[in-house]
Amino acid sequence: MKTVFSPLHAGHSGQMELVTSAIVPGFEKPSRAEFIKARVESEKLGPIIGPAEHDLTAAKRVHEAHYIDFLPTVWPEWVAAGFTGSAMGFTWPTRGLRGDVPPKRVDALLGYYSFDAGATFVEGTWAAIKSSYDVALTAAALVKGGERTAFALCRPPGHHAGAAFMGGYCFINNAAVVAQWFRDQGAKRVSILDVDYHHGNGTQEIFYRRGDIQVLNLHGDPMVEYPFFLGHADERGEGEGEGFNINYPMPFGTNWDGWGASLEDACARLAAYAPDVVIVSLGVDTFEKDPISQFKLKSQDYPKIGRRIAKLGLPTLFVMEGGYAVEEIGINAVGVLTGFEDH
Ligand code: SP5
Ligand code: ZN
Repeated sequence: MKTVFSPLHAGHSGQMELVTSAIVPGFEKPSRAEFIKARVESEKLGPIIGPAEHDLTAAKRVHEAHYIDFLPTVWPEWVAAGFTGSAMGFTWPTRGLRGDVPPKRVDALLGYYSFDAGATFVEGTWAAIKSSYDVALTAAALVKGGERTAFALCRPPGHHAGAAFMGGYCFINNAAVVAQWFRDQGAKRVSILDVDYHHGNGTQEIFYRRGDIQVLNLHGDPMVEYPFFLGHADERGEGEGEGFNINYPMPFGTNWDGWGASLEDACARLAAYAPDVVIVSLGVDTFEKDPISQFKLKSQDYPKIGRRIAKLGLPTLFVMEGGYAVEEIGINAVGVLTGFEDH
């Protein structure tokens, strides 16, 4: 399969993040994408191509336009205000505050458009976000053009980004963008299978009232795991979306036995939905050695994921999300892809 990759991701670097009581070097760092790319090469997965440039129309089909238009302004406004360090918010409009009146300062707007301090900007961040979006759309076009599968080696990731907010290292929801893009290109139904360790709260929010895009999510139980405020089993969609959002929250310590059983159930529901195309939000932070996660998948489990997805027999686009054990991230992510191709 072809991999789409852009070196512009590397400008999004040097992030710090707030974790419990400390500001620490960000887990979502450039070496992640470089290790994956190196493994694509060493495993001879297939050609690596650059993305085509896209305008922001497809982003604005799933995100609010004012949110997308805000993103490229952050770094210039941050510098113009005389701020240093990475740009991040520090005040968030929770229950009881006005979430409908955007303030006029960039540091306040960063909070207005976020749910945590996990999506921060440096000088190269917008170019990286845009390149990740271009990567996803370019890979989607390969599948639309008749290829069985493609790999969008996106960085930064996307699944925590909602219609008008960022967070969890995510800015533009690449998987949501391409799902809508496939619909706009004539697909009748699209399934998003999110196997990242964390619940894809942004993807769920964007499609929650939609019956034309099925969202299946396997993740750490939000009662005890980030993002905490979405991802419970009783969230099943609303209105026309009723029954088309399916969550599989799982306890700390879940290994292949439990995780694979959830995948099996998700694949059965996906097959019953009979989509025209499958988008996999591919996080490998389910790995036993992941520094921020609590599942126990082993490297040998990742090809099994790919093989099970391949068995669906549907056009499949893989979109890279999380995974922070950088030494093994390439082995695990590309393991899914070679497992898919083995089938
Ligand atoms: C795309 C993606 O995987 N985003 C994940 C964002 C997670 N942010 C919260 C991380 C909290 C880590 N807490 C555990 C620290 C252990 N040293
Ligand atoms: Zn994750």
